[in-house]
Amino acid sequence: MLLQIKKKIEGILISLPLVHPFKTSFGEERKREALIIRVKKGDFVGWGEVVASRYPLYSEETISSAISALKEFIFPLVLECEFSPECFDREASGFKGNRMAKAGVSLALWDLKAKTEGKPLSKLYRGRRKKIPVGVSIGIQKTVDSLLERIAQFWEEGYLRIKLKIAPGWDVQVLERVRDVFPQVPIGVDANSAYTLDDFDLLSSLDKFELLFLEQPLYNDDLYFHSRLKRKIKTPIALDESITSAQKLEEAFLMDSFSVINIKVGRMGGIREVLKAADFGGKHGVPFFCGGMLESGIGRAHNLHIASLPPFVLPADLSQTKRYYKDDITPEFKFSVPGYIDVPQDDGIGVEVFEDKMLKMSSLRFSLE
Ligand code: OSB
Ligand code: MG
Repeated sequence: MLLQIKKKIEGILISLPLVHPFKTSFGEERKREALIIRVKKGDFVGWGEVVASRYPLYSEETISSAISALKEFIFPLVLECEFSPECFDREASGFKGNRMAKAGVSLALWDLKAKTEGKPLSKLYRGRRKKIPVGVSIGIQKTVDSLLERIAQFWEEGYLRIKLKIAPGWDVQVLERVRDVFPQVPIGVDANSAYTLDDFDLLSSLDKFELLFLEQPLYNDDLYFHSRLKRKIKTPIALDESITSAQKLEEAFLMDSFSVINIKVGRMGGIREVLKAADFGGKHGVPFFCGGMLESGIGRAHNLHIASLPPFVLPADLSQTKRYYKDDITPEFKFSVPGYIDVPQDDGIGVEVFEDKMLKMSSLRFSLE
Protein backbone atom coordinates (compact mmCIF):
# COMPACT_ATOMS: atom_id res chain seq x y z
CA MET A 1 0.00 0.00 0.00
CA LEU A 2 1.25 3.50 -0.88
CA LEU A 3 1.58 5.81 2.05
CA GLN A 4 0.30 9.31 1.33
CA ILE A 5 2.54 12.17 2.52
CA LYS A 6 0.57 13.94 5.21
CA LYS A 7 -0.26 17.57 4.41
CA LYS A 8 -1.94 20.12 6.62
CA ILE A 9 -2.50 23.87 6.73
CA GLU A 10 -3.50 25.66 9.88
CA GLY A 11 -4.30 29.18 11.16
CA ILE A 12 -3.32 30.03 14.73
CA LEU A 13 -4.42 33.32 16.30
CA ILE A 14 -2.27 34.77 19.07
CA SER A 15 -2.03 38.12 20.79
CA LEU A 16 1.28 39.75 21.70
CA PRO A 17 1.30 42.77 24.04
CA LEU A 18 3.50 45.57 22.67
CA VAL A 19 6.25 46.90 24.94
CA HIS A 20 5.11 50.44 24.06
CA PRO A 21 1.77 51.48 22.47
CA PHE A 22 2.05 52.31 18.77
CA LYS A 23 -0.04 55.31 17.72
CA THR A 24 -0.49 56.41 14.12
CA SER A 25 -2.79 58.90 12.41
CA PHE A 26 -5.40 56.13 12.17
CA GLY A 27 -5.35 54.77 15.71
CA GLU A 28 -3.44 53.20 18.57
CA GLU A 29 -2.34 49.59 18.98
CA ARG A 30 -1.44 48.19 22.40
CA LYS A 31 -1.12 44.60 21.32
CA ARG A 32 -0.53 42.82 18.08
CA GLU A 33 -2.91 40.09 17.10
CA ALA A 34 -0.90 37.82 14.88
CA LEU A 35 -2.56 35.25 12.69
CA ILE A 36 0.13 32.64 12.21
CA ILE A 37 -0.03 30.15 9.33
CA ARG A 38 1.55 26.72 9.69
CA VAL A 39 1.87 24.33 6.76
CA LYS A 40 3.08 20.78 7.15
CA LYS A 41 4.16 18.38 4.47
CA GLY A 42 5.64 15.13 5.71
CA ASP A 43 8.37 16.13 8.16
CA PHE A 44 8.66 19.72 6.97
CA VAL A 45 6.94 22.71 8.54
CA GLY A 46 6.55 26.17 6.99
CA TRP A 47 5.51 29.37 8.76
CA GLY A 48 3.76 32.53 7.63
CA GLU A 49 2.02 35.49 9.23
CA VAL A 50 -1.11 37.39 8.23
CA VAL A 51 -0.58 41.06 9.14
CA ALA A 52 -4.21 42.20 9.17
CA SER A 53 -5.42 44.07 12.26
CA ARG A 54 -8.63 43.85 14.24
CA TYR A 55 -10.02 47.04 12.61
CA PRO A 56 -9.79 48.07 8.93
CA LEU A 57 -7.78 51.26 9.55
CA TYR A 58 -4.50 50.67 7.69
CA SER A 59 -6.27 48.75 4.93
CA GLU A 60 -9.69 47.24 4.32
CA GLU A 61 -8.68 43.80 5.61
CA THR A 62 -9.30 42.65 9.17
CA ILE A 63 -8.41 39.60 11.23
CA SER A 64 -11.96 38.30 10.83
CA SER A 65 -12.14 38.95 7.08
CA ALA A 66 -8.82 37.12 6.76
CA ILE A 67 -10.04 34.16 8.81
CA SER A 68 -13.16 33.78 6.70
CA ALA A 69 -11.20 34.09 3.42
CA LEU A 70 -8.68 31.52 4.64
CA LYS A 71 -11.35 29.05 5.64
CA GLU A 72 -13.61 29.50 2.65
CA PHE A 73 -11.33 29.66 -0.34
CA ILE A 74 -7.63 30.16 0.46
CA PHE A 75 -6.91 26.96 2.41
CA PRO A 76 -8.80 24.85 -0.17
CA LEU A 77 -6.61 26.39 -2.90
CA VAL A 78 -3.48 25.32 -1.00
CA LEU A 79 -4.68 21.72 -1.14
CA GLU A 80 -5.53 22.02 -4.82
CA CYS A 81 -2.03 23.32 -5.46
CA GLU A 82 -0.53 20.51 -3.38
CA PHE A 83 1.39 23.04 -1.27
CA SER A 84 3.34 24.47 -4.22
CA PRO A 85 4.01 28.19 -3.59
CA GLU A 86 4.28 28.97 -7.32
CA CYS A 87 0.92 27.35 -8.04
CA PHE A 88 -0.65 29.03 -5.02
CA ASP A 89 0.65 32.53 -5.82
CA ARG A 90 -0.47 32.22 -9.43
CA GLU A 91 -3.93 30.85 -8.72
CA ALA A 92 -4.55 33.06 -5.68
CA SER A 93 -4.00 36.14 -7.84
CA GLY A 94 -7.41 35.32 -9.34
CA PHE A 95 -9.03 36.09 -5.98
CA LYS A 96 -9.42 39.86 -5.72
CA GLY A 97 -8.28 41.66 -2.59
CA ASN A 98 -7.68 39.61 0.58
CA ARG A 99 -4.00 40.34 0.06
CA MET A 100 -2.84 39.98 3.65
CA ALA A 101 -4.63 36.66 4.00
CA LYS A 102 -3.10 35.39 0.76
CA ALA A 103 0.36 36.68 1.68
CA GLY A 104 0.39 34.87 5.03
CA VAL A 105 -0.17 31.60 3.20
CA SER A 106 2.25 32.45 0.40
CA LEU A 107 4.99 33.04 2.99
CA ALA A 108 4.33 29.75 4.75
CA LEU A 109 4.48 27.83 1.45
CA TRP A 110 7.73 29.53 0.41
CA ASP A 111 9.23 28.69 3.80
CA LEU A 112 8.15 25.07 3.35
CA LYS A 113 9.69 24.92 -0.12
CA ALA A 114 12.98 26.43 1.04
CA LYS A 115 13.17 23.94 3.90
CA THR A 116 12.38 21.05 1.57
CA GLU A 117 15.21 22.17 -0.72
CA GLY A 118 17.55 22.82 2.21
CA LYS A 119 18.12 26.52 1.44
CA PRO A 120 17.56 29.81 3.23
CA LEU A 121 14.60 31.70 1.78
CA SER A 122 16.76 34.61 0.66
CA LYS A 123 18.67 32.21 -1.58
CA LEU A 124 15.44 30.98 -3.14
CA TYR A 125 14.48 34.61 -3.83
CA ARG A 126 17.97 35.35 -5.19
CA GLY A 127 18.57 37.89 -2.46
CA ARG A 128 22.16 39.06 -2.12
CA ARG A 129 22.38 41.12 1.05
CA LYS A 130 23.47 39.24 4.19
CA LYS A 131 22.98 42.12 6.62
CA ILE A 132 19.93 44.32 6.52
CA PRO A 133 20.34 48.01 7.37
CA VAL A 134 17.48 48.96 9.67
CA GLY A 135 15.63 51.95 11.04
CA VAL A 136 12.90 52.35 13.60
CA SER A 137 9.35 53.66 13.27
CA ILE A 138 8.21 55.74 16.24
CA GLY A 139 4.53 56.33 16.91
CA ILE A 140 2.81 59.52 18.02
CA GLN A 141 3.63 60.17 21.70
CA LYS A 142 1.72 61.91 24.46
CA THR A 143 4.25 64.74 24.62
CA VAL A 144 7.04 66.09 22.44
CA ASP A 145 9.45 65.56 25.34
CA SER A 146 8.75 61.85 25.43
CA LEU A 147 9.20 61.71 21.64
CA LEU A 148 12.59 63.43 21.98
CA GLU A 149 13.58 60.89 24.61
CA ARG A 150 12.62 57.99 22.38
CA ILE A 151 14.49 59.40 19.42
CA ALA A 152 17.60 59.85 21.57
CA GLN A 153 17.38 56.30 22.86
CA PHE A 154 16.97 54.66 19.44
CA TRP A 155 19.57 56.88 17.81
CA GLU A 156 22.10 55.95 20.49
CA GLU A 157 21.28 52.27 20.01
CA GLY A 158 22.43 52.58 16.41
CA TYR A 159 19.34 52.65 14.19
CA LEU A 160 20.37 54.11 10.85
CA ARG A 161 17.30 56.29 10.46
CA ILE A 162 14.25 57.28 12.43
CA LYS A 163 10.73 57.32 11.02
CA LEU A 164 8.22 59.47 12.85
CA LYS A 165 4.48 59.09 12.55
CA ILE A 166 2.82 62.41 11.84
CA ALA A 167 -0.81 63.60 11.70
CA PRO A 168 -2.55 66.98 11.57
CA GLY A 169 -1.67 68.64 14.88
CA TRP A 170 1.46 66.46 15.32
CA ASP A 171 3.61 67.73 12.49
CA VAL A 172 5.29 71.12 11.92
CA GLN A 173 5.62 72.18 15.55
CA VAL A 174 6.80 68.74 16.61
CA LEU A 175 9.38 68.62 13.80
CA GLU A 176 10.63 72.13 14.75
CA ARG A 177 11.51 70.83 18.20
CA VAL A 178 12.91 67.55 16.87
CA ARG A 179 15.20 69.40 14.46
CA ASP A 180 16.31 71.82 17.23
CA VAL A 181 17.57 68.87 19.26
CA PHE A 182 18.60 66.53 16.40
CA PRO A 183 19.64 68.72 13.45
CA GLN A 184 21.54 65.89 11.72
CA VAL A 185 19.67 62.67 12.47
CA PRO A 186 18.27 61.07 9.28
CA ILE A 187 14.51 61.35 9.74
CA GLY A 188 11.57 60.31 7.57
CA VAL A 189 7.91 60.87 8.39
CA ASP A 190 4.83 58.74 7.77
CA ALA A 191 1.33 60.27 7.66
CA ASN A 192 -0.63 57.09 6.90
CA SER A 193 -2.82 59.11 4.52
CA ALA A 194 -3.90 61.74 7.06
CA TYR A 195 -3.71 64.79 4.73
CA THR A 196 -5.79 66.07 1.84
CA LEU A 197 -5.52 68.35 -1.18
CA ASP A 198 -6.08 71.31 1.15
CA ASP A 199 -2.80 70.58 2.91
CA PHE A 200 -0.30 71.09 0.07
CA ASP A 201 1.04 74.31 1.65
CA LEU A 202 1.46 72.68 5.02
CA LEU A 203 3.20 69.70 3.41
CA SER A 204 5.57 71.97 1.45
CA SER A 205 6.48 73.68 4.68
CA LEU A 206 8.05 70.36 5.77
CA ASP A 207 10.80 70.90 3.16
CA LYS A 208 12.83 72.95 5.61
CA PHE A 209 13.32 69.91 7.86
CA GLU A 210 15.33 68.08 5.19
CA LEU A 211 13.48 64.83 5.72
CA LEU A 212 14.55 61.60 4.04
CA PHE A 213 10.98 61.02 2.90
CA LEU A 214 7.33 61.86 3.46
CA GLU A 215 5.42 58.57 3.44
CA GLN A 216 1.83 58.27 2.18
CA PRO A 217 0.73 61.82 2.98
CA LEU A 218 -2.50 61.59 0.95
CA TYR A 219 -5.38 59.17 0.38
CA ASN A 220 -4.65 55.50 0.97
CA ASP A 221 -5.48 54.41 -2.60
CA ASP A 222 -4.19 57.44 -4.47
CA LEU A 223 -1.45 57.74 -7.08
CA TYR A 224 -2.51 60.83 -9.05
CA PHE A 225 -2.66 63.44 -6.28
CA HIS A 226 0.65 62.20 -4.92
CA SER A 227 2.17 62.93 -8.32
CA ARG A 228 0.74 66.46 -8.14
CA LEU A 229 2.15 66.89 -4.66
CA LYS A 230 5.54 65.56 -5.74
CA ARG A 231 5.87 68.44 -8.20
CA LYS A 232 5.24 70.96 -5.43
CA ILE A 233 7.56 69.79 -2.69
CA LYS A 234 11.24 68.96 -2.29
CA THR A 235 10.89 66.20 0.30
CA PRO A 236 11.00 62.80 -1.47
CA ILE A 237 7.62 61.06 -1.41
CA ALA A 238 7.47 57.45 -0.25
CA LEU A 239 4.40 55.36 -1.03
CA ASP A 240 3.10 52.62 1.21
CA GLU A 241 -0.69 52.04 1.30
CA SER A 242 -1.23 52.85 -2.41
CA ILE A 243 1.17 50.23 -3.74
CA THR A 244 -0.92 47.07 -3.58
CA SER A 245 0.64 45.25 -6.53
CA ALA A 246 3.56 45.29 -8.96
CA GLN A 247 1.20 46.81 -11.50
CA LYS A 248 0.39 49.71 -9.13
CA LEU A 249 4.12 50.24 -8.67
CA GLU A 250 4.56 50.51 -12.41
CA GLU A 251 1.59 52.87 -12.71
CA ALA A 252 2.92 55.06 -9.89
CA PHE A 253 6.36 55.08 -11.54
CA LEU A 254 4.89 56.16 -14.90
CA MET A 255 2.83 58.86 -13.16
CA ASP A 256 5.90 60.04 -11.24
CA SER A 257 4.08 59.74 -7.92
CA PHE A 258 7.00 58.85 -5.66
CA SER A 259 10.75 58.83 -5.08
CA VAL A 260 11.03 55.74 -2.89
CA ILE A 261 8.80 52.77 -2.13
CA ASN A 262 7.91 50.97 1.07
CA ILE A 263 7.36 47.30 0.21
CA LYS A 264 5.26 45.09 2.47
CA VAL A 265 4.53 41.56 1.38
CA GLY A 266 1.19 41.57 3.23
CA ARG A 267 0.01 44.65 1.38
CA MET A 268 1.07 43.17 -1.99
CA GLY A 269 -0.63 39.80 -1.54
CA GLY A 270 2.36 37.46 -1.50
CA ILE A 271 5.86 36.68 -2.69
CA ARG A 272 5.14 36.51 -6.42
CA GLU A 273 4.02 40.14 -6.40
CA VAL A 274 7.05 41.21 -4.35
CA LEU A 275 9.42 39.43 -6.75
CA LYS A 276 7.71 41.09 -9.71
CA ALA A 277 8.00 44.47 -8.01
CA ALA A 278 11.67 43.78 -7.26
CA ASP A 279 12.29 42.97 -10.94
CA PHE A 280 10.69 46.23 -11.94
CA GLY A 281 12.51 48.16 -9.22
CA GLY A 282 15.82 46.64 -10.29
CA LYS A 283 15.31 47.54 -13.95
CA HIS A 284 14.30 51.12 -13.24
CA GLY A 285 16.50 51.91 -10.27
CA VAL A 286 13.61 52.38 -7.85
CA PRO A 287 14.90 52.49 -4.25
CA PHE A 288 12.90 50.23 -1.91
CA PHE A 289 12.74 49.87 1.80
CA CYS A 290 11.14 46.92 3.49
CA GLY A 291 8.18 48.03 5.58
CA GLY A 292 6.82 46.41 8.70
CA MET A 293 3.50 45.78 10.40
CA LEU A 294 4.81 45.18 13.94
CA GLU A 295 5.18 41.51 13.03
CA SER A 296 6.01 38.70 15.39
CA GLY A 297 9.38 37.03 14.92
CA ILE A 298 7.93 34.92 12.11
CA GLY A 299 6.90 37.90 9.99
CA ARG A 300 10.13 39.71 10.80
CA ALA A 301 12.25 36.74 9.73
CA HIS A 302 10.38 36.74 6.41
CA ASN A 303 10.98 40.48 6.02
CA LEU A 304 14.73 40.01 6.47
CA HIS A 305 14.79 37.54 3.57
CA ILE A 306 12.72 39.87 1.40
CA ALA A 307 14.96 42.83 2.26
CA SER A 308 17.97 40.85 0.97
CA LEU A 309 16.76 41.47 -2.61
CA PRO A 310 18.78 44.01 -4.63
CA PRO A 311 16.31 46.97 -4.81
CA PHE A 312 16.03 47.17 -1.00
CA VAL A 313 18.83 49.69 -0.65
CA LEU A 314 17.29 51.84 2.12
CA PRO A 315 17.10 51.02 5.85
CA ALA A 316 14.09 48.79 6.62
CA ASP A 317 11.27 49.36 9.13
CA LEU A 318 12.55 46.34 10.95
CA SER A 319 13.73 46.72 14.49
CA GLN A 320 15.19 44.57 17.23
CA THR A 321 12.68 42.31 19.00
CA LYS A 322 12.96 44.15 22.32
CA ARG A 323 11.52 47.26 20.72
CA TYR A 324 8.26 45.40 20.00
CA TYR A 325 7.78 42.47 22.39
CA LYS A 326 9.05 41.20 25.72
CA ASP A 327 8.00 37.70 24.90
CA ASP A 328 8.06 36.76 21.22
CA ILE A 329 7.48 33.39 19.55
CA THR A 330 11.00 33.19 18.07
CA PRO A 331 14.44 33.89 19.55
CA GLU A 332 15.26 37.59 19.76
CA PHE A 333 16.42 39.52 16.73
CA LYS A 334 19.35 41.74 17.64
CA PHE A 335 21.83 43.92 15.79
CA SER A 336 24.90 41.99 14.67
CA VAL A 337 26.61 45.35 14.36
CA PRO A 338 24.81 48.56 15.30
CA GLY A 339 22.09 49.31 12.75
CA TYR A 340 22.17 45.93 11.02
CA ILE A 341 20.26 42.69 11.51
CA ASP A 342 21.61 39.56 9.79
CA VAL A 343 19.52 37.55 7.35
CA PRO A 344 19.11 34.12 8.99
CA GLN A 345 21.22 31.55 7.15
CA ASP A 346 19.51 28.30 8.17
CA ASP A 347 16.93 26.65 5.90
CA GLY A 348 13.68 28.47 5.20
CA ILE A 349 13.00 31.46 7.47
CA GLY A 350 16.03 30.22 9.39
CA VAL A 351 14.71 30.81 12.89
CA GLU A 352 13.26 28.49 15.47
CA VAL A 353 9.57 28.94 16.32
CA PHE A 354 8.53 28.38 19.94
CA GLU A 355 5.66 26.18 18.92
CA ASP A 356 4.44 24.95 22.29
CA LYS A 357 4.45 28.43 23.75
CA MET A 358 2.60 29.76 20.72
CA LEU A 359 -0.04 27.04 20.79
CA LYS A 360 -0.58 27.61 24.51
CA MET A 361 -1.34 31.27 23.94
CA SER A 362 -3.55 30.73 20.88
CA SER A 363 -7.18 31.83 21.14
CA LEU A 364 -8.31 30.23 17.87
CA ARG A 365 -7.12 27.44 15.57
CA PHE A 366 -8.55 26.17 12.31
CA SER A 367 -7.11 23.81 9.73
CA LEU A 368 -7.58 21.81 6.59
CA GLU A 369 -5.82 18.59 5.59
O1 OSB B 1 2.58 52.63 7.89
O2 OSB B 1 4.44 51.65 7.92
C1 OSB B 1 3.32 51.80 8.40
C2 OSB B 1 2.90 49.63 11.53
C3 OSB B 1 1.59 49.27 11.41
C4 OSB B 1 0.85 49.75 10.37
C5 OSB B 1 1.44 50.60 9.42
C6 OSB B 1 2.77 50.96 9.52
C7 OSB B 1 3.52 50.49 10.61
C8 OSB B 1 4.89 50.86 10.88
C9 OSB B 1 5.69 49.93 11.77
O3 OSB B 1 5.40 51.90 10.53
C10 OSB B 1 6.97 49.44 11.22
C11 OSB B 1 7.50 48.29 12.03
O4 OSB B 1 6.96 47.16 11.95
O5 OSB B 1 8.48 48.51 12.76
MG1 MG C 1 3.57 53.53 6.26
